[in-house]
Amino acid sequence: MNYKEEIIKLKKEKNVAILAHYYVRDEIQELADYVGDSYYLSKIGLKLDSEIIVFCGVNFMAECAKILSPHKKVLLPNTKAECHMVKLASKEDVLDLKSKYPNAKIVSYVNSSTDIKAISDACCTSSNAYNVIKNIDAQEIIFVPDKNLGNYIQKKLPEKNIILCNGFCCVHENIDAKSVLNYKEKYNSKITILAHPECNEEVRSLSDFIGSTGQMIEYVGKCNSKEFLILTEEGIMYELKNRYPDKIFHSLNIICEPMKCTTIEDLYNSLLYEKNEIILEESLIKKANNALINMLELAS
Ligand code: CIZ
Ligand code: SF4
Repeated sequence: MNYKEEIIKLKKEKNVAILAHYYVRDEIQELADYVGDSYYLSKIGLKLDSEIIVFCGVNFMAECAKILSPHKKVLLPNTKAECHMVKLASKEDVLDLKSKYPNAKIVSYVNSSTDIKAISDACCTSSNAYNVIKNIDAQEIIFVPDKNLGNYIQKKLPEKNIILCNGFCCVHENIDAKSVLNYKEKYNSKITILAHPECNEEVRSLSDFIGSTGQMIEYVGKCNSKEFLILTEEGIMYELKNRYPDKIFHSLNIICEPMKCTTIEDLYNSLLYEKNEIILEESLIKKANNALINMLELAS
């Protein structure tokens, strides 16, 4: 079967929008109606007329789309697409911290469960974490779950007291500083290094620019350098190479398995059978929606 042709046909027949994150397989990014980072995708989801959203990314992203558009049918083509970081923090951990720091506001990275979002004052993504934490009306902030993103923002906002959790992204945390140093030496600083804020502090300190996937793509367009080392998931290369064919991109072959598990066959089945719908409790949606709407307000 030619899945590509069948998917294009089904898209025309049904009122569906396919959203994809920059980390998913190239052939899925090619077929998607919208590709972006989690901030962009959460904003786009709100504007769509389509009754069905097929979310090619990981679980928390599809849940965000459902929370922001509860009346729509949101489908996750492969239920194994579960972000590792989400599992590293529980609602109980956060409530525990809240009892120790009762005056602190809770800001949760979108890479968290809906349960955590429902008890948060605001959510954030890696592209708006700085603005959300800067603008939120509190000096003390419990930031959950990513210790690396939290630590990165703490350095940029010393006037805030950010209480960190122990979560991390195993894909970015394990990027080896030695490999980055080897590149720096080999290219004698003629290479521009871009890192995701989920990277550990040592790797971040070796980088020329730190930002979300969307911010990295934008930065390359403004930067005079010709050659880059990209320290995030390999899927971003598809957009970078398409958008900037004259630039040279190096990578360390960093793969996020949950992002890669969605295949073109899964996407086809999802469009055809409309299965794997995201179902969340209404009361939970309402509370988590508050935190996501606060993110959109505080981010600007
Ligand atoms: O899951 C991630 O690592 C995300 C959401 C990255 C990004 O910057 O879009
Ligand atoms: Fe989760 Fe890390 Fe994969 Fe992003 S790259 S989806 S944070 S495991």
